Formats: sequence, C-alpha cells, structure tokens
Amino acid sequence: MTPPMTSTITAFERSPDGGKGLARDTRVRWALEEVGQPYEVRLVSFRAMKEPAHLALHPFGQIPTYEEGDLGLFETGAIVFHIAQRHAGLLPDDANARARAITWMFAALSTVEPPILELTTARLLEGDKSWSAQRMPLIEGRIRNRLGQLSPRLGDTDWLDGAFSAGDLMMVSVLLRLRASGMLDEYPNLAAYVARGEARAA
Ligand code: GTB
Repeated sequence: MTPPMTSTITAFERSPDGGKGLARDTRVRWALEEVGQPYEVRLVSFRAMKEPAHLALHPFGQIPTYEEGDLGLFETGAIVFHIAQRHAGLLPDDANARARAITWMFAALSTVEPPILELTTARLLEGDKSWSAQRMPLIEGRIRNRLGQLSPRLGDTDWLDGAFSAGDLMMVSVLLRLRASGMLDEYPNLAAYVARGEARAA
C-alpha cells in the first residue's frame, strides 16, 4: 500500500444545498476518511469551474476533482476506485470479492444513480414545464423499480457483499439523495442501510 500523501480535492465554494453534503465531493471525502488519508479541499466558484485552469483538470467543468502529485482525476467513480486501490480498507483482498465490490460501485453509478438524478433534474429544472406533473410518476416508478430490486438483494445483511466496501460507499452515497423524497422510507432495509453508512466514523 502507498504511504500517506496529501491529495487535494475540489468542492463547491457555495453548494446549492447550503452545505448538507449532497454534492459529489462528499463521496470522495468519505473514501479518504475511510482509508485515513489526509486531504485538502480547494473550494471553487461556479464561474471558476468553467475557466481554463479548472477545465484542464475537469473537461466538463464540474466538481469534484482529485490531485495527488502529478496525477489529476475527475469522475467520482474513478476517484473512489483509485483511492480504494491505493489504500487498504475499501476493497477486499480476495480477487473475486474485490471484483464483486467493484461491480457494486458500477451498479450504484450506472444503474441506480441515473433515475435518481432524473428526479433531481425534474424537480429543479423542469418543474415549470407543462408536462412536468405527467413525467414525475414515470421517474418515481423507475426509482421504485430499482429500489424494489435492490432491497431484496440486500435483505437483512449490513452491507451488499460481506464487509463494508467501496461498493457500499458508492451505493449509500447515491441513495442518500433520495432522503428528502421520502421514497427511501418505503424500503426500511434500504433506509437502515443508508443510516448505517452515515453512522460510520468516517
Ligand atoms: N459524473 C460526475 C461525477 O460523478 O463526478 C458528475 C459530477 C457532477 O455532477 N458534479 C456537479 C457539478 O459540478 C456537482 S454534484 N455541477 C456543476 C455543473 O455541472 O456546472 C451534483 C450536485 C450539485 C448540488 C447538489 N445540492 O446542492 O444538493 C447535489 C448534487
């Protein structure tokens, strides 16, 4: 495992959630806290995110980014995976268990997160459209479909596949965004799963 090296991540200077931690830098902070690595946070304004210096780090002008020596990364999946590969604590040693944990990371980002993002987009950016009220049940249905599939898979276990892993970190981070909607509470084991993730010391 690699010795400690202070990395720098970026986060919103002013987060639209007023600092509740719902933006995606939280999952990177969480990963770094889990593996006990020091890090610094550079806060960026919405304007600075679209300027050349930041675009050189993040081609889409977003946060978070991750810098470690001469390595610069963007995309939370890649950043958390990098942290988990470099430091003990987020991926099992057994090759098959490791592959399954990585599978859950991808599942969180590419199968569970998209409909949840749709809900945020619909609420924040499309609420004034004439078709918004008709679209909402479709989006909520897609989310319930995913939660209804994930819930029995988790069952009454603490984590998705044995010990807590980067797969759980990513899944909990994705599900957290549903809290305000109340939908998570329809699946008590998923609500408890998210609460367990939040209760971790990191
Ligand atoms: N796929 C990328 C990743 O996983 O890293 C997505 C990164 C992303 O969407 N970043 C958002 C961003 O920089 C911040 S997290 N947006 C600015 C832009 O695109 O111009 C999304 C987010 C923002 C705010 C809240 N909030 O306040 O509740 C929650 C989530």
